Amino acid sequence: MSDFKRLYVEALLAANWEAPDWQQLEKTKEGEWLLERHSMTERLKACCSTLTVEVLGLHEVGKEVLSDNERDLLGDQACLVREVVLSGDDVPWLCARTLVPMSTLTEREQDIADLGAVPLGQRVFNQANARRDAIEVAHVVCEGQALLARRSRLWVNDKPMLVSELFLPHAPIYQEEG
Ligand code: VNL
Repeated sequence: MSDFKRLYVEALLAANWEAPDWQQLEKTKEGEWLLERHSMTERLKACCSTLTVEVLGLHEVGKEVLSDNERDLLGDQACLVREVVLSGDDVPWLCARTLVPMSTLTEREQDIADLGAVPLGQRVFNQANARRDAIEVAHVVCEGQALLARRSRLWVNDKPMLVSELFLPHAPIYQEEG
């Protein structure tokens, strides 16, 4: 993995998640992105011709590795960690790290471990009962640049996963409306 991608994953891990100020954020362009409850994949796809997923990492972690806060959101569970960079027309836009409890990877959801280059959002929001909650946001400084991040919990068939997303410097969230 290139160093810059590793830096982004580490920046996500160090993020200080906070409850969003909904009233303030809802009025802003950034807020539309950060507070999106439906698929981020779809929102990104609408801004480019080709959205690609590069899997940076896929590994299991024991439940002792979870923070108290992650445990509150997911339960006391060993997890699969999926780390990706999403690019719009070859420009890196988003670094995402997802914790998927092993208890979520059952029945119809077993395939989530084998998504490869299929975006998670495409898989999850295919299912009518998918929903998102527990949205939090963070300001992250990475290589001297102030970047926006969010963390949210996705549910499929009432089973949770936790998605952290860092918007990279060229992401549409920072672009002026045309
Ligand atoms: C993934 C994670 C994709 C978070 C996403 O949107 C996302 C993935 C395209 O792991 O594939 O917002």
